[in-house]
Amino acid sequence: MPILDKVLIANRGEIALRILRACKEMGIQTVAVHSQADAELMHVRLADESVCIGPAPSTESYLNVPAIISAAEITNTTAIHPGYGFLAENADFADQVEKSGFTFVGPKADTIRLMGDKVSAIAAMKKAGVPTVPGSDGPLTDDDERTLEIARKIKYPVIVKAAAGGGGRGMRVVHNEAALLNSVKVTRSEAAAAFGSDVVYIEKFLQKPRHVEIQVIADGQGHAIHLGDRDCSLQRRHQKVIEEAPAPGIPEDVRAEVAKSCVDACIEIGYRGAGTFEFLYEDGGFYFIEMNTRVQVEHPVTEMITGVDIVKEQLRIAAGLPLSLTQDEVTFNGHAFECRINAEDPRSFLPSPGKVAHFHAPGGLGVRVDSHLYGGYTVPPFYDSLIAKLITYGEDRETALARMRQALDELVVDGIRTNTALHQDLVRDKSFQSGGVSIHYLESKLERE
Ligand code: MV4
Repeated sequence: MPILDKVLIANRGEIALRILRACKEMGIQTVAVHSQADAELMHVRLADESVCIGPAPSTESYLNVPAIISAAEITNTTAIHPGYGFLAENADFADQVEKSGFTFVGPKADTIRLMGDKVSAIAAMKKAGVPTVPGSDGPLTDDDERTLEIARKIKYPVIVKAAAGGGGRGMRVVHNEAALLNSVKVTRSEAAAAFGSDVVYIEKFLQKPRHVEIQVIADGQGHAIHLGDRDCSLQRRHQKVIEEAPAPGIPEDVRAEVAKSCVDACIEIGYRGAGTFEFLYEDGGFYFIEMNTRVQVEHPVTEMITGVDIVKEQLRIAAGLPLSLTQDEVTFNGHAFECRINAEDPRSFLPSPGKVAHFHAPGGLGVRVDSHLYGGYTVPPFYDSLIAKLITYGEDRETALARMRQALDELVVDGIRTNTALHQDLVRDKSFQSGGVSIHYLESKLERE
């Protein structure tokens, strides 16, 4: 008897295939739902059943809640896995799924809601003992004197952020008192227009941090563990480009202490499922900024160094089973990198959809390729441009990086433009090779060249 009878995969591309693979391994029946543009997706062929849920635009398909619930009903689905993006962090969707009698593979809707509001997320984490950024510790009021006082106390530069924002949307850096109140006003009105909430808050602006995040899993039955950290600092316009695990050069006592605080926080808030605590890391200190309540694109690097299948754990937890291992049973071995291969123009970074004439995946010891690509597949223009994740493992950072250099040289994606050449450059970049570059490194490198 499988732990869940049937899982509907409410996503597309590589993550849909990743989830399907975990289901197959666990003997769980799979339902693929796809848009009219996505009938040729790899996982649609491999799924036990498939349902077309609407036209190509994601608003009419992958974001179409009634269509997805209907597909679950007609296929007699047990659980719905949302993957990442689309509806993965939509609390109302999680509510709808559960109200319709299906299991949502993820946290409780109220937890998603708590983390979706960055002000309440920070408050909950601070209360639980997670280190946060010095800031307003709550929403700004319409008392301008008080706002000025908060910023004076934190000291400039500060950053004004929308409570409903996140992932780089709805923020504004302020360098001096003269600019503060107007920045608050502008951020407020942008937030109201973009997110339907004008709640904003202030934090000290960290000028040269790294983005380090901690992976947790919790069963909602009083058990929580961490699977260590990842460094995702190499990014352009809030799109991660290369991730690695563990984050290089962090003192072991600092690493252990912050991870422990995340586990304690999971217990305190009754967290369930896979989650990621996002931190800024600067001058030896960790500062919590946001929590993601989904499986992340970069989860494979953590799987490579721990041997834990994060998607299988998500499915076990959704079935009501306890975590399959304790913290003491989690071991950290070696190092892993992930290069995100995108269908995009190497100069303009604009999406470059089209027909893949030929696809050749690299291989060898310590090489993993998470991709839905195959020769003859047409990358549609409607969605994210991620077409493959190249993941390499090694007993140390240098070995993993050497394997990535070779893997990138072996990769062939003909017929469309990709960012492979950028990756080939980055894995030979001296600063990147040294480890520990800041969130600004890639953008300043691209400006220089
Ligand atoms: C910050 C910051 C500096 N100081 N907060 C951007 C995305 C969102 N998750 C939070 N972000 C930032 N918040 C304080 N107090 C700098 C960023 C930031 C950033 C963070 C992580 C990864 C890439 C980034 C790129 C630009 C700015």
